[in-house]
Amino acid sequence: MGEPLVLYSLEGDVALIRLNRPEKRNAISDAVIEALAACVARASAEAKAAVIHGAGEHFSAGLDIVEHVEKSPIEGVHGSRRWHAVFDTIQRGAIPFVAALHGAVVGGGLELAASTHIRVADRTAFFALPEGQRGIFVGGSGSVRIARLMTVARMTDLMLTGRVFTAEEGERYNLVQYLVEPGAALDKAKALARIAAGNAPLSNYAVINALPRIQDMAQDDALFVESIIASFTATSPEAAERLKAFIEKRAARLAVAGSGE
Ligand code: 1HE
Repeated sequence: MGEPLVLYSLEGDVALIRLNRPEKRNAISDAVIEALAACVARASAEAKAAVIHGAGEHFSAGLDIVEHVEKSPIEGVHGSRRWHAVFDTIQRGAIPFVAALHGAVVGGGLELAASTHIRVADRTAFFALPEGQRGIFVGGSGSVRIARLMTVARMTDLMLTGRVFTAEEGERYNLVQYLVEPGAALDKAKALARIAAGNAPLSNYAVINALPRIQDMAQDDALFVESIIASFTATSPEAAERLKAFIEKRAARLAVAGSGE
């Protein structure tokens, strides 16, 4: 047996999940998806936040093309649905996920990154959707998640023209929330994950699960759901303690973060 395809470790409350197939540029095979699913499940059970990153020079080259060409149409559907299920456990699961991006963040690699809650890219990162050139289509939730981040117009452009976004363009077009110097993405992602891990778990759960659903609702329904969630979180024992700490001036002050680096 060789090295695990995905490595897992726990640093305090933060789980580190590392795509570990650098010789294939962390291309995502069926086995990688299952290894990732196991790590996400473990992190969700024992950590308060998690970081996903990639070994080697690239975050991920996306779908394992070599494996994909062997699949029948229905096997392709089942494969795509499995990606959806696993990425849903990231985006609408139990804990916040932060992606640390560098090098290629391409195709299914970008779909994976788009399922996390905060994306940090270093300046070596680049983003592309070469599905059009390969004669295929996004199948790992990109038509929903990536389109929502960068807009349908920009995603259409990338898919039709093979355009590659630099890290700076990725930030400008909303693919990433933080841009850092080469090699600094993992440390920044860990720092952000530690901060998120310090929030009340119920608030994090509401952010992860209520916020995206509210975006899909009509305004009247959305505002109603917001009121229910707001009251549910505010009346929890942890909220009572945290609100009391603020009133008694025991809570940490707000810190202005500046450029985000
Ligand atoms: C792969 C893959 C892969 C590399 N599947 N084996 N994704 C793509 O169309 C991107 C394809 N990959 C690339 O464009 C480049 O590999 C990179 C820009 C990411 C990196 O370039 P480089 O020069 O560092 O590496 P390389 O020499 O191209 O590749 C090194 C090895 O990784 C080589 O294998 P080797 O046995 O010849 O050493 C490559 O074949 C292998 N490799 N990428 C399989 N993707 C759910 S739907 C999602 C749809 C998509 O994701 S479409 C986008 C697919």
